Amino acid sequence: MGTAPKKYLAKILFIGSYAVGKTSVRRNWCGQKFEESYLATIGVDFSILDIELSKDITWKLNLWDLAGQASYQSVTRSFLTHPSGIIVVFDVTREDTKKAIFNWLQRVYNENRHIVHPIPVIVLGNKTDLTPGVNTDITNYSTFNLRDYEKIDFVNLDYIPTSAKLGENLEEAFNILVNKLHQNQLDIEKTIV
Ligand SMILES: Nc1nc2c(ncn2[C@@H]2O[C@H](COP(=O)(O)OP(=O)(O)OP(=O)(O)O)[C@@H](O)[C@H]2O)c(=O)[nH]1
Ligand SMILES: [Mg+2]
Repeated sequence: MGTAPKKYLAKILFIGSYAVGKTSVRRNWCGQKFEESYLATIGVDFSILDIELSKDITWKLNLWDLAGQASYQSVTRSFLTHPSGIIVVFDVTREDTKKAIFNWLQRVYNENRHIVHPIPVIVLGNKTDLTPGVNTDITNYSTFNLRDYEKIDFVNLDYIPTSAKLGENLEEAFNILVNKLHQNQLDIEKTIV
């Protein structure tokens, strides 16, 4: 007798400063082409992705791609609750957007203080195509002090340099996200049983 098929549902939040490339990454993951022109997200954009992890395990990912512009902060606040995974994006050419990551994660934490288990967080240092010579090895954490961010209670963090323009490391980032989501789900189930 085989095991019953399992269907999981995840809410994935895309957060980070304006124009860092959140929508561009989401579009890439959904098989859409890269847009050079900047069309700011107003409030939130949605996509749904169905992933077959194995014959018996499927994940439905609801991608919540939030507006980064500060003027929408009061609107986006209500979308921050109950994330299953978080994609935080910064622009490697704009230092302020990297500094802003901490505040974004704090904002998520403020809306989810009841969370008792870690949440997969993947930080994307995007637009590596604009900094020729930068180390885009996904195992290179040197530009990023992970421990600072892990001070925020729920964070289980990875860092991946990407280029949404060239499609660099985006498939890798997606696979890491899905694997972390699933591993996290198994860990949670273990604590319930
Ligand atoms: N060179 C380069 N440009 C990029 C890259 N990713 C996104 N862009 C450009 O950066 C601009 C902003 O991209 P978006 O994906 O709309 O940024 P966003 O984070 O969704 O912005 P908000 O919705 O305002 O929060 C657009 O003009 C994109 O074409 C990248 O990897 N390299
Ligand atoms: Mg956007």
